[in-house]
Amino acid sequence: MPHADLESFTAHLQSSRRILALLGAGLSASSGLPTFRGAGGLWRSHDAISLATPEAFNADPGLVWQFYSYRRHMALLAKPNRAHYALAELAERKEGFATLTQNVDGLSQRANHPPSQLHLLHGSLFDVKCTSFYCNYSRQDFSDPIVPALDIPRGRPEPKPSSDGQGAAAADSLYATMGISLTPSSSAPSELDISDERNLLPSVHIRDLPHCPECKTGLLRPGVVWFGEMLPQATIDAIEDWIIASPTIDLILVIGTSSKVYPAAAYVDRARAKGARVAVVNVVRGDAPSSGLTERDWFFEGDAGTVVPEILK
Ligand code: BV8
Repeated sequence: MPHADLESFTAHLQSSRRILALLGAGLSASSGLPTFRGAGGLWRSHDAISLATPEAFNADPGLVWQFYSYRRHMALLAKPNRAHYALAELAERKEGFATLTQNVDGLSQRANHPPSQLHLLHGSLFDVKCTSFYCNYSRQDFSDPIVPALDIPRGRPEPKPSSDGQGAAAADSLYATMGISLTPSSSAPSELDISDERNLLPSVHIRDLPHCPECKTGLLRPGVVWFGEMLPQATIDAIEDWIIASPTIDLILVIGTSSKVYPAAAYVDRARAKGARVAVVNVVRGDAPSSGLTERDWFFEGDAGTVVPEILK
């Protein structure tokens, strides 16, 4: 069974030369961003996973862009928490430390994590790229909204306009009653469980969505890796090079992830195969790497925003 003995962990961390971290949505939870699979995985009446696919985008690009415009807005409002900074500081003091993040929210980057030691497995909400087959256009884009038609009120779940027609006010009160705030709370995030949202906003017409300034015809899409899509080859290669260059791997930190998404989750076993001990930080004891934990490993239960700075100091 893993343990939570901080003294042995600290001693091992200090003596470790090759360290990986696998980060998930739980790392950003205390920055106010809902996780992917908890109740926070719901957006309006859609399961987030069902929207993060090429099929969903092809079927209704307006709806998918509303989903991503909302997440861009939330991520821009959010601030890196102490765990993001603690990981960036660890990278500064240990050049043999590499971070593999599944998160697309940009918070590790905003915590000044050294870019050469940060690998974005699933891309970024703030990259956009052209969907035209022959066009390679892409750019970083932090505009909010990215086009007027995606202004955040449209991306929010609007309740049926109240009898006095105060739809926006009703939306705000709806948000207030649901404890959803667009300005991230410092505490654990309000669940985005808005599954009782029945009347979806009309989708946004394709002509009003962001289009490619280069080829002039292609629709732009979020620069994230959707389910069923390959991870960026350059990212995979860089991580392979890091693993191959590691005679042994001493430690892998597994922070705020359900370890359900592959190939990201497989990096835990890759590290273990090179001798790594595993340290999990999660609020749910059951969410550990599928290969399980042994007495060589650690499980620190609690909010990553609180626990990570403690164990890395
Ligand atoms: C691939 C970007 C193959 C988008 C994401 C059928 C066809 C193809 C592939 C598959 C298939 N069936 C299965 C697969 C594999 C699939 C997969 O793994 N599916 C899962 C659902 C089983 N993988 C893929 O599709 C990948 N591609 O396999 O390609 C291929 C081969 C050849 C040719 C073509 C293709 C691509 C996967 C990438 C998907 N994109 N994100 C977007 O964000 O919109 S994944 C998405 O899930 C997010 O990135 C998220 O980070 C990630 C993982 O989830 P978590 O981060 O773990 O978040 P989650 O909510 O699950 O858990 C949160 C955890 O935090 C929990 O444990 C919770 O307890 C904890 N927590 C909560 N609060 C806190 C906390 N911990 C600490 N403190 C807190 N406060």
